[in-house]
Amino acid sequence: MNFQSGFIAVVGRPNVGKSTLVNELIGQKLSITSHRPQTTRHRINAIDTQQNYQMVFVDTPGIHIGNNKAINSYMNKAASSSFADVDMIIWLVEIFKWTKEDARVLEHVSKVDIPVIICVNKIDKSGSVDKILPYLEMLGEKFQANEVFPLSAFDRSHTKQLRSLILKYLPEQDPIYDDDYITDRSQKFVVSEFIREKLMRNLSNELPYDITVEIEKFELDGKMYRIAARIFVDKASQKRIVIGHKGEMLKKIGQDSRITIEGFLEAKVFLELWVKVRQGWSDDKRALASLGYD
Ligand SMILES: Nc1nc2c(ncn2[C@@H]2O[C@H](COP(=O)(O)OP(=O)(O)O)[C@@H](O)[C@H]2O)c(=O)[nH]1
Ligand SMILES: [Mg+2]
Repeated sequence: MNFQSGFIAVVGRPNVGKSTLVNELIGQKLSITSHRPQTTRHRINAIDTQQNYQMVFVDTPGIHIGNNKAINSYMNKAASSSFADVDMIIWLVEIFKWTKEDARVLEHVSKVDIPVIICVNKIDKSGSVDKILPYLEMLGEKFQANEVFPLSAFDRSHTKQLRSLILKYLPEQDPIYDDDYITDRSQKFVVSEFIREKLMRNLSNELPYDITVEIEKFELDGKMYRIAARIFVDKASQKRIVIGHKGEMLKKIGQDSRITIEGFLEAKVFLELWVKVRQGWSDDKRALASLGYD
């Protein structure tokens, strides 16, 4: 058998578990996850290179139906453009939960002419096994996939089986990336995303959607990284919330971020966070471009 490699787009509505699955498939935390829809805003390639294959997973923001802010149209574009130029698709749906947004994804998946594996995620939550089959049949009536695979993204034996399924369809060709690459994104990018993940996880309500992060300093000082990041919010009232009572919220976000960043960089990290108000950034195309949303 020759070497196999290719791009595998992981698509599906927000919050169905795409980033979780990608992290589990490559065996490393790269994509950010949270229980909030729209955690993932940017496309990121996560690369798993083994002796006989290289799988390049394209994690995408979920296609969602939301307001017309520039940030939303950016995310939908990033999501739908990922259907082009890939070798196959993993389409994630959730067990017993079919929504309007899944129907929107179906429209896109129906247009492509490449192998599609439907993964029915979160079966650990499903309880009654006898209802799974009717749900799979319902999916089968909507779309003829090459494979339909019920799984839990957290279950190692499931992700192992999924890898074998992918190999059935992955083209025979040379590797796309050098074997020491785990992502197409810079370390700086991944670090800024990790900080955004902690903001998403620690802050309540609608606030996280109005937040973005920019890395201002990223230096290796001996064996230690010195990193400074600025957190942009929309309003002064949001700045107060991010900082928290006596600065406790910002401290917690900084600690959580540092632990995840240290795991990723495999080094000690000194992290400084600043909060800044930049009004209307999420609806301002120029502000978006300057923050990397282009
Ligand atoms: N119970 C359960 N939860 C899951 C599973 N996969 C993902 N999740 C959770 O679903 C939420 C959304 O996951 P995420 O990967 O960010 O979804 P994405 O928006 O599709 O990328 C997170 O809270 C995950 O922990 C699963 O197999 N079982
Ligand atoms: Mg995601």
